[in-house]
Amino acid sequence: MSVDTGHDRPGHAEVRRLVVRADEIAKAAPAATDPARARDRARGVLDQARQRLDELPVTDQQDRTFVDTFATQVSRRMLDLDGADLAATARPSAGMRRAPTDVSDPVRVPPNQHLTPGFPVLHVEAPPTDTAGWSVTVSGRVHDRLVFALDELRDGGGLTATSDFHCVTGWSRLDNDWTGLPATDLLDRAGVRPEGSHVLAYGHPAYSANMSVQALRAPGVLVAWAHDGRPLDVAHGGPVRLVVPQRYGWKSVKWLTELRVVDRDVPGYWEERGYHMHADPWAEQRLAGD
Ligand SMILES: Nc1nc2c(c(=O)[nH]1)N[C@H]1C(S)=C(S)[C@@H](COP(=O)(O)O)O[C@H]1N2
Ligand SMILES: [Mo]
Repeated sequence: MSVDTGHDRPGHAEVRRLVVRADEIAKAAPAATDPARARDRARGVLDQARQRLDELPVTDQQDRTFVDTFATQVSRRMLDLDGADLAATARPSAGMRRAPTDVSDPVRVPPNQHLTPGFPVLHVEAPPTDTAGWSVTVSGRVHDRLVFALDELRDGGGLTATSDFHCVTGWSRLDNDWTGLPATDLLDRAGVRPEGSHVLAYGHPAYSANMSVQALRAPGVLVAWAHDGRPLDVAHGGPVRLVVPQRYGWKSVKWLTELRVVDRDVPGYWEERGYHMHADPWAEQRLAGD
C-alpha cells in the first residue's frame, strides 16, 4: 500500500499507522509463542482502525475514496487473519474422508486458495439445537409458495454430485460428495415468476446470502442433507444446507430455512458487511470492489 503522507488529512495518518501496525503484528505472528493470540492482537488494532474510519468526516470525494479504500484494506486483513486461524485447525474430523491436498492441476484450485484435507467449521452464531420438524420454504416471486418437510425433500433419494468447496478465508476442500436435491428442482416446483431474478437463501438463525436465480440453477447446486455418504453433521449445516460450488463458501447457506425469490439483487448477511455480491472464486471476488 502506498503511504502518501504528503496530502494527508487529519485522522487519515492515524488510520494508516494502525493498518501498518496490524501488518507488523500479523507478519510476526507465525513465529510468536502464541500465534493465535498475536493474530487476535492484530484484529484488535484493525478494529481500532475501523472505529477511526467510522469517525472520520467525509466531506468530499477524496475523503470518500480514503474511507472506502481503507475499509476494504481492513476487511481484507481480517479475512487473512481468519484464514490463518482456520489453517491451523483444518484437520479431518473423526471418520471423515481426507480430501486430496496434492493436486497439481492448477485448474482445480482458484487463485490464492490452499487445500485442506479436513473440513473447517465456519459460521456466525450457534448451530440449531433442535432440528426436529425442519422444513425449507420456497417463497417470494413464485407461483406457489411451498414448504418442504425434510422427509419430502429426501423422498426419492436425491442425487449425489461431487464438487469443490472454496472458503473466502483461503481454504479449499476438493472432491466433496454432496447428496441432495438440485435447487433448480425446488424452484421449478414452486414456479419462478417472470420478474423473479435473484434469490435470498436464509439460514438459521439470521443468516442469508444472495445469488441470481441463474446461479441457483447451475449444475451441482444442491439442497443437501448428506456429505461424503454420511448424514450432514449439524456443524456443517445439517439437517440440510445449500451447496453452491461455483461461489465462495459463504453462499452455501447452512441450516437452510428458506429460498426467497426476489426481483432484484438484495445483499445478504456478508454482502451487507462488505463482501462481494457475486463471489466467484475464480475471479477472486472476495470483497465489494474486487
Ligand atoms: N447459516 C449459516 N450458513 C453459513 C455460514 C453461517 O455463518 N451461517 N457461514 C458460511 C461460510 S463463510 C462458509 S465458508 C461455509 C462453511 O461451511 P462449513 O462450516 O461446513 O465448512 O458456510 C457458510 N454458510
Ligand atoms: Mo467462508
